[in-house]
Amino acid sequence: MIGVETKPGVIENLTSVEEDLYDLKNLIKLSHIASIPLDDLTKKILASGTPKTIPLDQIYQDSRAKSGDFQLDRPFDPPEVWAAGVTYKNSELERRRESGTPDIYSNIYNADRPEVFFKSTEERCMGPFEELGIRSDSNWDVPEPELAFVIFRGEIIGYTIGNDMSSRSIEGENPLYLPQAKLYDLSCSIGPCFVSSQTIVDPHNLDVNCKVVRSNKEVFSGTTSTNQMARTCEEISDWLQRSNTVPDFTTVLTGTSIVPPPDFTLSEGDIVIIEISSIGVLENTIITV
Ligand code: DO4
Ligand code: MG
Repeated sequence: MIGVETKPGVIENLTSVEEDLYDLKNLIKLSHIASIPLDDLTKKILASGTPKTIPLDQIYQDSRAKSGDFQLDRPFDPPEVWAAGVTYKNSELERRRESGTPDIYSNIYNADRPEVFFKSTEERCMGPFEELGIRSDSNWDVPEPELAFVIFRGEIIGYTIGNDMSSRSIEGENPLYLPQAKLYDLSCSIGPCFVSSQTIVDPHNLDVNCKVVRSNKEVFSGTTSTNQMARTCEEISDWLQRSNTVPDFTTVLTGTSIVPPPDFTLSEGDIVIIEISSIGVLENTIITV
């Protein structure tokens, strides 16, 4: 189903009004073909019937318990996930600290061309309440809570939440190991909510919070704002798509500023909860892969 939050905490089931609209990709394509902005189309469809409503809390509770009629999922299957790195001062500073070649991080932070790397395939990218992995050959692992944007026909059509899971020990050993630090089984998650760029006009002023819960105790928490990002989403999207055509629904993580202290590493069973204002909450449990 496609759930639409029309009032805070209330989800209206769009699929209960228009059953042909079974997923978000479908809805976005229809909005493009009909040349009607996504939010306007959604409102029009909801107004054409009497949608069933469900409290948002209920959907989160059911998804966590894996019970009930509706479970949160990825907003869509992303054909490719890319990520930008060192877009926040904090990421640059923390990576300089761990690296044997610290200058590469300052150089990239200050360069015109951003660092953009391939982060995930559809199969390795998980949804909310699914397991995320730490590598068995890594001994320092962190979540990276990141604002993510979604590309359709070359343009940014909206935003979601991403977790750029990272092995700091592997990346720190040698920057050429970055693909192994970043891309492995269960190394990424996105979702659960998608918010159109019609609703989020300015993605550069959103609060980002992350906490890690271990045995019911909070063992790490951090907070930032996307107003600390040194680059814009448009700029990252432009660089990514130079001489590189990306498929519709390619999702791009925009970098982290929340970096746990060097003595913190994720463990099996940890729960990572990422919240971005105006978007939602992404929760995953950690396992070793
Ligand atoms: O350069 C390494 C990756 C950086 C990154 O993922 C980030 O800053 O979020
Ligand atoms: Mg990152």
